[in-house]
Amino acid sequence: MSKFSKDFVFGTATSSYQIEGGYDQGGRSLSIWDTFSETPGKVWNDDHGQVACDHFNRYKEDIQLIKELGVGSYRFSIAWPRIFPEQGVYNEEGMDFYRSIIQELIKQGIKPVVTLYHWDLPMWAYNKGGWVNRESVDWFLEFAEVCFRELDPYVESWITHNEPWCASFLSYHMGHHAPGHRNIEEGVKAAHHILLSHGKAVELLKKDLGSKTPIGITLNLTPVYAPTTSTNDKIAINNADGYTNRWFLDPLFKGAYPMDMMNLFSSYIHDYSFIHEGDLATISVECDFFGINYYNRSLVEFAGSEKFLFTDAHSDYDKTGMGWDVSPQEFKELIYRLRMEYTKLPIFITENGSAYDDVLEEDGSVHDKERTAYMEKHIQAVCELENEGMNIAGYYLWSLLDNFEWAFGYEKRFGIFYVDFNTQQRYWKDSAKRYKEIVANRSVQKQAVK
Ligand code: IFM
Repeated sequence: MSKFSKDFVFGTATSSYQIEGGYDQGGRSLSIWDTFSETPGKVWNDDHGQVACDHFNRYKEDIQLIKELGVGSYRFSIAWPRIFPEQGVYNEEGMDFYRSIIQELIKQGIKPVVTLYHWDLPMWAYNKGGWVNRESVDWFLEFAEVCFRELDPYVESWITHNEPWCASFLSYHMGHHAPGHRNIEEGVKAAHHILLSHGKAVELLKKDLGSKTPIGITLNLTPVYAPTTSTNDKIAINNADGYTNRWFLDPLFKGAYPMDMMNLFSSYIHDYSFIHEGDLATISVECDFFGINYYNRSLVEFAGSEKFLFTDAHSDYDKTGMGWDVSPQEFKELIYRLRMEYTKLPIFITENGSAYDDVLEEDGSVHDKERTAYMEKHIQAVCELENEGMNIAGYYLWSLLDNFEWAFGYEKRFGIFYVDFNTQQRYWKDSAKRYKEIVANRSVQKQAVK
């Protein structure tokens, strides 16, 4: 039986657009996800987040579930269009909503971890160029400053951005997420401005406002493997890793973009002058912790016809309902690599979880065996890492509730609580019951991680 240390934090996580609904309540304006979801064919079944889990109106009930789960911490995000529905126009009512959430969490003994940006960019900002426009850094700072001023005394820790890779490359280059653009130069510029806004927000909180509240950023990291050790497959690994991981890790921890990737991108980006002197020093500002969202490894192979010379390879691993490899051992290898190459900061696993097809039984039970097994394997891996002295400070299960899974709409269920989207009734899945046990015992049954 592996045991977690007494300070290890267990939590669960959500994000604003995925659960809140209340899209026209409390003075909120539209975000890029409202507009993207309205465009036919962009989201599965043309689903949208107008109601989602109706958390805007049911947050107390949801916090009660978190309390019953027994976790010590809850990670959620703030919808920027609730706080600034128009450029420069602060909406107190929007802030009141988050004040109420935080008060309720504290009342129930749960520590609030707040993410500033989890992808719901206001439409007014998009209409001015979104993250491709360098001015987005100032707009973000105005938003960050008011959140810091109003909420900092009650917040356990701040996360500036969730998964900049998704908010930039997946959204502006690959086009799968809002705003759905397909332009590599836009993707790289958006990534740069997001990272820059992170660095400036950290400086704002620490230096200008003199706060001691811990602050960091969360990256989604995907360790990359290939089926062979051929030179070509090594190139594939290198480029896939550069595109997904190093483009974000290197500026944050080494103060430089990876040169090989700059060269690779240079067929499409002729001018890197959007990177100003001093930007990388700002981006690599010292944080208090590092957040990682881990779901799966990736398997790639060389493909001479692809822009960046790699493509997905066939993998025979067990898959989640997203088609993602179940790969806890590779998660451990990722952490070893981060410790060797990048950072000594405490690491929080700010998301980990899985989607599977759930069946709600007549008696209200959901026997989600595969999700439970996935969770146990990954928590086991975290526990081993913690016991090996890898300084893993906490684990947040994604997600509290079934919710709006972006381009997959409500088709993919990641929750440990089942949501009936017709009635808004929540049901305990077996995974939630199991997580409650693990949290209470602060241990998970020892089994070989594979
Ligand atoms: O639902 C998302 C979340 O918003 C960001 N990380 C990955 C999750 C599962 O796809």
